[in-house]
Amino acid sequence: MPKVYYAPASPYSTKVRMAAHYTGFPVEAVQIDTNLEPEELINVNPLGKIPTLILDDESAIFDSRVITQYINRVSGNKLFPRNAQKRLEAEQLESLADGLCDALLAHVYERRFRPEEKVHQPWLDRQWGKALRVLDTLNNAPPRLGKKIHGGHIAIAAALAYADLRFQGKWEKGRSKLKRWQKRFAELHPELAALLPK
Ligand SMILES: N[C@@H](CCC(=O)N[C@@H](CS)C(=O)NCC(=O)O)C(=O)O
Repeated sequence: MPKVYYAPASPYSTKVRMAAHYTGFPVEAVQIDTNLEPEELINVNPLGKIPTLILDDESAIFDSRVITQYINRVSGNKLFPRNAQKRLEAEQLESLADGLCDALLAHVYERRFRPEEKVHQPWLDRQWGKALRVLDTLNNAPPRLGKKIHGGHIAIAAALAYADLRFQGKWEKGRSKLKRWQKRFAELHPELAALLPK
């Protein structure tokens, strides 16, 4: 069975695990600590990043958007719409959600990996500004939810759960539509919500 290296807090990993579950793509989730640069990861992905998907023939697939496209292909287009315009919209949403994760993660890493006196506040502010702009964009027009969803919905759910995990109480004010969207997502897709970090 294919396996995916992941960490519970990693939003891109959560997205991929949810995408696999939603489409019925069988995958064994193997938890890994990227800080240790484990050999089994860096031997197959020189970037040492997760998620990394390992196929039965030992070939590795990364990053998360390459993985979601792969899952879409092998599942017979269960993850992205076939219609070109709708597919573009779904992919754009995935990109926006991943970009939100990039900004939040840059913020977290700046504080985690630099000595306190070297943390650069303008850099934190810049990343936070990006994150808030994405959150506002999503709050102004949250994508419609139903039983049938696509990779864009899944990516947003994963990114918002990461915002909750690391920035709870700091992003929700004035974004109640997005909070309701999150709740509705969990009501409609409890089996996917179960994969979100708590
Ligand atoms: N663009 C990548 C980002 C992956 C990423 O940055 N993952 C983080 C965990 S959330 C990671 O592996 N960090 C360890 C490192 O950068 O060394 C994707 O979409 O998969």
